[in-house]
Amino acid sequence: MTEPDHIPQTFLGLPESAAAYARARVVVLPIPFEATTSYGSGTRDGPAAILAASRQVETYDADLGADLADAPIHTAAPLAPDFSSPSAMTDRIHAAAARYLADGKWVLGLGGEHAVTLGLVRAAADVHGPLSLLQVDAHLDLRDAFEGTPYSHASVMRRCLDEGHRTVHVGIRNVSQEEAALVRDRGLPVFYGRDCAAGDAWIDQAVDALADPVYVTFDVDGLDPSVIRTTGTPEPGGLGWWQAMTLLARVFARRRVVGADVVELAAAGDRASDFAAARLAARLAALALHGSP
Ligand SMILES: [Mn+2]
Repeated sequence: MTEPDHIPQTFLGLPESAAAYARARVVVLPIPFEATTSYGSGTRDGPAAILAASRQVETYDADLGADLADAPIHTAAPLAPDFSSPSAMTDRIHAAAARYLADGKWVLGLGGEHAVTLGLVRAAADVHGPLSLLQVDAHLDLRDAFEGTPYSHASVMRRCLDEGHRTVHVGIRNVSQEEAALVRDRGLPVFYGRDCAAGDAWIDQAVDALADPVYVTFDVDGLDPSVIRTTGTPEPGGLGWWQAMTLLARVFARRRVVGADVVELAAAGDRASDFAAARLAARLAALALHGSP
């Protein structure tokens, strides 16, 4: 039972009646995993910060004309980290997401570091086949390995590429020479931060480059630090908030999106960053439930 004056500990503070698993169409899966972060730390606390901030988000989404007050969104218990081997956590995430997908749920993962995406993508691919991944990020994460592990946050998109998925990269503004060569050799669609700053023509081009089904992986450092600054590796010159919202609206309008994640928020007591990440997660859930107007 929820005490009358207490907001439930669910995503958006949804009442337990709304958030029951059986009726849920969306499952919010907190994954407080941090093992390979290379610069600032704190992503292990990202999911809790997003959930806490989400309880202050207005459930009515005026842009979509949708109210989430009784939305069928279940908040799963945080997935316990497994540090036993580089691939063990990926397997654990894969198994958890697979269970929800088997029950017909749409999974919204909350990281944690970007490495968590691989397990979520594998589970989605088991059900839907090869995916188009829309990556919003400052970094390509296309290194073959980083600091000795192929399961690093800096290699996650490379693993996805190697596993047969198509990738489209948006907001990119810090790449390695190895990654630049791979982009060139494979002709990967990359929309650099400086291109995104020049206007909005890139938005439809990015959606054009995606094929159904689509999975959205949103590293919050893809946004400009004026929107979200508490992230492991902040980079100047990122997407504006409304650019990101327009991108998501177009993707959901034009493509079949089968899952998403929000990763790399490093909880550091910055309310603006936490709240923006919660708004982002809420928008993804709203789009998953109601589509793009
Ligand atoms: Mn990044």
